[in-house]
Amino acid sequence: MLSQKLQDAINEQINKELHSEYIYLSIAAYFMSRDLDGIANFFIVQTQEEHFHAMKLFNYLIDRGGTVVLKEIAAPPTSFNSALEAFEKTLEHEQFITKSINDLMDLAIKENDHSLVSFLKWYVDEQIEEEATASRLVNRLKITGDTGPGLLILDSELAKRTFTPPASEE
Ligand code: OFO
Repeated sequence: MLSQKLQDAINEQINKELHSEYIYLSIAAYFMSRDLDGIANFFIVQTQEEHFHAMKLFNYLIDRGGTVVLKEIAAPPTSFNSALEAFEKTLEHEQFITKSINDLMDLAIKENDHSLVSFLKWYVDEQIEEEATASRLVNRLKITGDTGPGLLILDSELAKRTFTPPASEE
């Protein structure tokens, strides 16, 4: 049985993943308003990933006999000055989530919960990809600028992104 402390921390992480979904939906709206539908698609797919991250924790908590307690989701930022700023915010947010996952892992280790430690390894690995993708796109945006043709090339590239849940989770 999960300790109450761990249940609270998992519920907190579910909230953070749902907040991530909300942030990326807001960023998708920003790119849609600029008719950059390919970049918007990248963020819509990201919202699906974040929902998946939240539900994976949600299902784990239920499977361990815990109680899911959904909390209020904070409002996301709604205005962005440039494509670069939107991607910089994405990177910053992913760094925050990495820290949060690491804190949760520290707590699981401290509480000697081997099952949770094993379960959280997936998130630790996932965060490497989350940060690497955001960081690569920040660097690309620094090259393309906010209005150049490079932005349209990036838009076409990101239009191809699709959401594929990991095979074992489908
Ligand atoms: Fe759930 O990884 Fe992004 O936030």
